[in-house]
This record gives sequence, C-alpha cells and structure tokens, in this order.
Amino acid sequence: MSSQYVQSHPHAGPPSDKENDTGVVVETRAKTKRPPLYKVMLLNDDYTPMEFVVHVLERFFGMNHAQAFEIMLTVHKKGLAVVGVFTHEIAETKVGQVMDFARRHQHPLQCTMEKE
Ligand code: TYC
Repeated sequence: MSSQYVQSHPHAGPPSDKENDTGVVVETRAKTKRPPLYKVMLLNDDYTPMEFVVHVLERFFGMNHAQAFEIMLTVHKKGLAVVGVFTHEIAETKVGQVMDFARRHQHPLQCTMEKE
C-alpha cells in the first residue's frame, strides 16, 4: 500500500480536523443555544388597588410610571397582560417576588408564568 490511511480510514485519506478516529466528521462549531423563555403575566381582580399594581410593575419589572400605568390599565380592562419574558429561573423569581409582596400587603393580586 502506498498510503498509511487506506486501511485505517473509511475514505482512505488523511484525517481532517473535523474527523475523529472512527473517520466520522464531527461538528466542532460552538452552538449557542437559546434557553426556553417564559411569559410572566399579571391577572386582574376586583380588589387590588390600581396604585399597588403600578408600584409592582415599577418595582419588579423596571417600568417607568407611564409604562406601568398603561400595563396596569390593560390588565384591568382585558383581564391579564404579559409584563415580561424571561428564562425559567428569572421568571420564577419574579412570580415569587410579586406573589410574596401582594400577600404581605394582603392583596389578592395573582402573577403567573407560562412557556412562550
Ligand atoms: N381591577 C383592579 C381595580 O379596579 C385593578 C387591578 C389592575 C387589579 C390590575 C389587578 O393585575 C391587576 N382596583
């Protein structure tokens, strides 16, 4: 045999950079996978004061007063609204913070998350 690769490699050539020792081409490009995202939603109720909801949106979702008031009104009129989209861990933290804050102030405000 003229080449040392004839018997050791399926295609009888020198191993390329993307080949492992079975002769299989392996993808080496780093894959940056996006994590699954979750919508965090606020639900309407008849008792939580509007100002409290506005405060929640400013405090936990970084909205300015005008944005917060607008989203609060959307929840009030439509029944619910998405207030942010986050990774699972951050969404869980936001829901926990809002539910805890509402409970401590004895308001029935509900905050939930759902896979996008
Ligand atoms: N519906 C409430 C009221 O009239 C206001 C409200 C808005 C409550 C948004 C909850 O997520 C909510 N006081």
